[in-house]
Order: sequence, then structure tokens, then C-alpha cells
Amino acid sequence: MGNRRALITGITGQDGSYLSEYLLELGYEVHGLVRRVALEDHRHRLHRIEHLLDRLILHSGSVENYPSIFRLLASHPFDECYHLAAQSFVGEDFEEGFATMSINISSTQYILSSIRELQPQCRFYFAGSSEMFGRAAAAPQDEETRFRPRSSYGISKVAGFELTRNYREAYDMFACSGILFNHESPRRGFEFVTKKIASGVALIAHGAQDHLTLGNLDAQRDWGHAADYVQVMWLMLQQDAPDDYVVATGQLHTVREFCELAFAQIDRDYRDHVRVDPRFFRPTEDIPLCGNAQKARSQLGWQPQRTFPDLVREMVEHELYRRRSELNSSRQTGLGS
Ligand code: F7E
Repeated sequence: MGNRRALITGITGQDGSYLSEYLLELGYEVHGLVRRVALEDHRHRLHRIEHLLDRLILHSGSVENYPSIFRLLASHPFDECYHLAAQSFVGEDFEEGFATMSINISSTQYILSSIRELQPQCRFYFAGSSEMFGRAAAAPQDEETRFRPRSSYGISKVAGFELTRNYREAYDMFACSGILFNHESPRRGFEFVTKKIASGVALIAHGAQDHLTLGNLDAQRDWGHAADYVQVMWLMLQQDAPDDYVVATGQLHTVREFCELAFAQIDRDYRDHVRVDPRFFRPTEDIPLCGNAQKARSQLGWQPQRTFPDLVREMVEHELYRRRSELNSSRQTGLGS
């Protein structure tokens, strides 16, 4: 596999960090585009890739800035480009619609256009999302299901998906989209419900908090593990022909089930600790988002390794460990002062 070279946008995020690990293991030279502020504030902004920093090549720049993308692609030849950077929180989206649309759409076009002009042989992956299905007319959703996005985030992802398809068809580029359903891990951001629950459970276990406030407990999601999902991104770019694929577990779980399992891990009943606040509610889905990943399974040979209970356990264990370490270090600091 040797010296293949990959560029990852969004390398500091959950998926970027798992994909970096995966590509490094395969022997790739891995480059990332990172904002200057992140490079200056290593500890906070690069925490997910801190353990990899001596093996990665980071470039200062922003996907919102065409010249920085163009310059990077003009100076380094890449075999593969994974475009993961995006404003990705759906909840905030109703308020922040303008920024979400303009950042997510223009960044994708900047990258596709630069690749076309400078390195048309470079294979391109676009991070699509189940949010593109929005108010889906049918379940489960697959590659043939019509998109009916109902958030600026979903609309921006449909635009990125269509841009990717168009560059593939009009310019014969090897450009693919993965339509990824929710994927979580201990590296998930705190604004997402799984991380919010796992970290709330740890705070409650340590007596730092008594309850956790959530939105709709009956909301359903098709939750997978991010480490399983990044493998499929790589697989898509290793095929003979570019194509788009749905990536999902095909199994639905409610926020309530996540809570039940997470609290059971500290021998508590979630009903004693979870409060519901309509502030966190989103418009309800008549037909839940649940993916059919048959095409990825049969054509790419992909198979998720981790189950839903594995995911909950890993996330809660991680948060319990993190809280314990924080408490120990604050005790030590207290002793020393
Ligand atoms: O919400 C419900 C909420 O914010 C999951 C992103 O990666 O996946 C993610 O988007 C569900 C929703 O993720 C709370 O209403 C209840 O039904 O964790 P989430 P998301 O919106 O599904 C898709 C595929 C993406 O592409 C996105 O980038 O949980 N929920 N109570 C809550 N959600 C949050 N955040 N907080 C609550 O308190």
C-alpha cells in the first residue's frame, strides 16, 4: 500500500480522527486541513487527534476559504480526499441556517472545483447524511429513496451530494457520497444526545449532578459506531467505479432505550434522573430515519462490528473514566496547593 497520500477535511472531528487512525494503519501519508486557531490551541481543539500528531501532516487553512484549498491542492498531490468538514449539528441549525448553508455548500464546491482543475485523478469522498432524507416517504431508506430534507443542514448536504454526483458525471471524476446515518463514539461532541446522556450518567454517578434534561425520549435513531463507519468511506474509494452508498445498521432505538442502558451501567433507573424539557424537542418524524445498507454490504463487503449495547457501554465507560481522572487530578492539585 506504501506511500498513498490522503487529505482529510474535518480531521479534528470524530470521523476525521477515526479515519486518520485507519488510514495510518493502512500505511497512508495523512494530511489534514486545520484552522489556524486550532493549531494555536492544541490541547482543546486537537484533542481527538493529539495521540496522532507526530504522524499527521497538518496544514493551516479553512474550507471556507477558496485560496487556502486551492493552494494546498496545488502544492501536494493526493490520491484520495475525504471531505468531512461541515457545520453538523442539526438542532442549532434552525437558528444558524445561513451559516450552515453557505459553509457546507461552498466548501464542497471549492474542493471539487480545485480537484477538477489541479488533480482530476484524486478520488473524492463526500460525507452525506441521513438528514438528506428528512421527512422520508418510506422506511427503511436506501439509495433510491427520494430526498425531502427539512433543515438547512439536510438541504446543504443534498446540495453537496448533487455537486458530487455532477462532478462525477460531467467531468468523469471518481467522486462518491456516503449517506451515513447517525454514528457515535466516545469522541462525539457534547451537543449530540448520546454524548449528552453518557456524560450526564458519569456526572450523576460521581454525585456532581442529580438529573439530566433531555428532549423527546421517544425519538428514534439508527445509531452505529463511527469507527465502523469510517472503514466504509475508504472502501468506497477502492472500487472500480465511483458510486453512492447508504451506511446504517438498519436497527432503530429510542433515546429512552439509550438512557435505560446507560443508567443501568451505574445501577440506576433513568426514570429517577431524566427530566424532559420541550426546549430540546425537534419537529417529529412521522416515518423514522432507518437505513438499508444492503448495497454497501453486498458490493463493498462492509459489515458493522459493534452492536448498540457495545456502543452505549463504551461511551459510558469512557465518560466514567474521564470524570474519575478529572476528579483525581483536581484532588492532587488541591493537595499540592
Ligand atoms: O439527535 C433527540 C433529537 O442531536 C438525535 C448529526 O451527526 O446525525 C446527527 O444528527 C435525536 C434527535 O443527532 C435530545 O430530537 C432528544 O431525534 O444526537 P442528535 P441528529 O440530529 O440525529 C445525523 C445523521 C447527522 O448527519 C448530523 O450531523 O435525539 N433528542 N433529546 C435530543 N438531541 C439532542 N441533541 N439533545 C437532547 O437533549
